[in-house]
Amino acid sequence: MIAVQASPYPYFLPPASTALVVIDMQRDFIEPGGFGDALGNDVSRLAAIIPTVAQLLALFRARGWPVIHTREAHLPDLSDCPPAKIARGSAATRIGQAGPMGRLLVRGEPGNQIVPDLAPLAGEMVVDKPGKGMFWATGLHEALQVKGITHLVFAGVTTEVCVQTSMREGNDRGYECLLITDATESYFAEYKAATISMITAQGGIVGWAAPLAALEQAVSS
Ligand code: TIU
Repeated sequence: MIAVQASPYPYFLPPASTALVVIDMQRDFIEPGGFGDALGNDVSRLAAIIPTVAQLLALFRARGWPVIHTREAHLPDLSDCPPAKIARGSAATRIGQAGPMGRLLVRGEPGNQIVPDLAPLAGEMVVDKPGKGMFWATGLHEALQVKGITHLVFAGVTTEVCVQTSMREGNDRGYECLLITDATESYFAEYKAATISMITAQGGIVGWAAPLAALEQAVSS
């Protein structure tokens, strides 16, 4: 077990059964012209964490620990997207509409790909998810059970939407979840801070939180 100094108390990481989950580091959320931009957000906030996420990926890859990438992605016919989800936002900026990087949040479109600096390597799992959470309609829980994964380390965007939803889904399925605080970001600074607070409150009701430096220090000592 590796003891990581975390909030609200140390997180014990078993190297053989821990996976890194990088949530939705896609052009659609991080670059101008994507879905996040279409919703009226300042996407530059999210681009700023790319180097930290790359450093976290390097830590896992160097040790041969499993890495999972997710993408929020719908089938081209949107048959996996509930009408209630499509209907959010103005008509021109809805899921499936054409933007400068292709159709918003649609599988296979340029904007739906993970940013080049964080591109998945061969052998790393890439999960296309139709929801905000990574367990809904993906089969991921079964895949993780086959691999014997019990602990999940989280990074990615956005903290209070897809990261928090995935972490809560994981917590309910029995995974011990650690959020790397400088490897996640929100379009709203106050929502990121509130999410970290609510995850770690009440004795870690959803899980743990720690900066990347704490994880690096723990694995190197
Ligand atoms: N809008 C927003 O903050 N997030 C999303 O729509 N998806 C993810 O968080 N990936």
